Amino acid sequence: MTTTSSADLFTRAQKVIPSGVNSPVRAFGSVGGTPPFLTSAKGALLHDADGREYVDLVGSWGPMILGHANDQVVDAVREAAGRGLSFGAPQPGEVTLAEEVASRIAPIEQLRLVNSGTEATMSALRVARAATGRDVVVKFAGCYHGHVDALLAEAGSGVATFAMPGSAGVTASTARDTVVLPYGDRDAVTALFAERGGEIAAVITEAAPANMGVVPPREEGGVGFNRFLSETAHASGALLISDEVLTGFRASREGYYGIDGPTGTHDAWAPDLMTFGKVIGGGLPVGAFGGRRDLMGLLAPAGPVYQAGTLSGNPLATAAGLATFAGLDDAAYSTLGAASRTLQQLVADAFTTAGVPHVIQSAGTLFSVFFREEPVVGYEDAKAQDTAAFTRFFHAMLEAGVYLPPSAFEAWFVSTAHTEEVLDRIAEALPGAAKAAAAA
Ligand code: KE4
Repeated sequence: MTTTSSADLFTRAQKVIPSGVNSPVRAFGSVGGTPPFLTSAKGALLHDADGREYVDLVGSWGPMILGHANDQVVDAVREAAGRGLSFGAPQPGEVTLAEEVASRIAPIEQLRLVNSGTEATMSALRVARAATGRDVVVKFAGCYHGHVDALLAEAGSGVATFAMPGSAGVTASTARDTVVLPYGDRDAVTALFAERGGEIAAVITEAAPANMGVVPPREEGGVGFNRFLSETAHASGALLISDEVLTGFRASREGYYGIDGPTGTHDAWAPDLMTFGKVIGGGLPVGAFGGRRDLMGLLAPAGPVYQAGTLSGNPLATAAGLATFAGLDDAAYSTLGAASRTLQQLVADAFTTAGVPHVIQSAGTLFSVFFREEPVVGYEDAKAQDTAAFTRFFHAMLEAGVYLPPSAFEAWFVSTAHTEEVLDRIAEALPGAAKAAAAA
């Protein structure tokens, strides 16, 4: 059966793919309606199976930082493809990509390439548990680190008690080794380490949470939350894993660590392990985890921690990643920052005019819009926003040709292809969509 429309494709897809999608958020479950099936994209523009065009503010959830089908990236992949799609053996691109990441991120002494952010966080956890000989991992409510069993956990009954499974299929015994704390709650972190510090292998956090909407870590007494976590973990012999899968090379040239990392030797701090993904693959499947050489040295074959992957360091993926990095110079980040600030202002103006309660929060060039007035410091705040207003806004924007993340708990993604002309198209859609959001 040949079919052209998104609706037909979605009907077909649901017969053979669970919920018709290969990743849950794509099914539009939280906003309703039929997801457009995208057939092509170029720069900041998407085209769907019904021939509609959209301005894209998802960017494949981060990788498309230079815009879609960037000429240099496509040429690099095309050239690499002609030399072989996968070798299952070392190839020069792996070395060059690892060197590029290490050159940008000071705490990265060694790294391993994998195929997704999930693989990266899963592997980093395993290294941390092996290095410390401890079982317990700590995460924060509202932070997402991929679908790793140990990190699909909900807060337990008491602050310091073990977590509950956050998904069917995650066993109680797995969840028992995870503690979930309120994000940003320093007292809860201090209390947990006082009570169970000796059991904790690692704390894992998004360097700047963006999976509950953007909730940048706050400073208290001149000490940022991530540095506080690093110092608190180290005082108990535990490690800090900073998850930059989403913020890496997007929040700034050096990820979020480039924003809240040390400014001088007097305030030196560093995560022990970091995870990356999205941007470093330029749209092809790449994740990475890395950090201290002594920790990464625990990995097989030299060390006792097993970790592997048939397509890890794939030549096409490393070619896409390297071509993306080649385009990510200081001028690119200035362009990204300017586009992000302009868009934030456009949204603020439209929402203020329409009387839509909102707060916009950013982490470097990354930002999101919460449908509430008060600042969002953690997951409970994020969940308290008016998601019905977001849904009305989302569909009004989609109708007007602007493709937003289909969830109130995601960040908005700009690219270097979001030119003034593209931003003008978003500006045209905003007043009507803001009115739709305001309508009770
Ligand atoms: P992947 O396994 O999806 O490549 O990466 C997991 C991951 C890990 N850490 C952070 C901070 C992440 O944001 C992610 C994945 N991000 C979501 C977007 N919020 C991916 C979109 C999706 O699940 O389809």
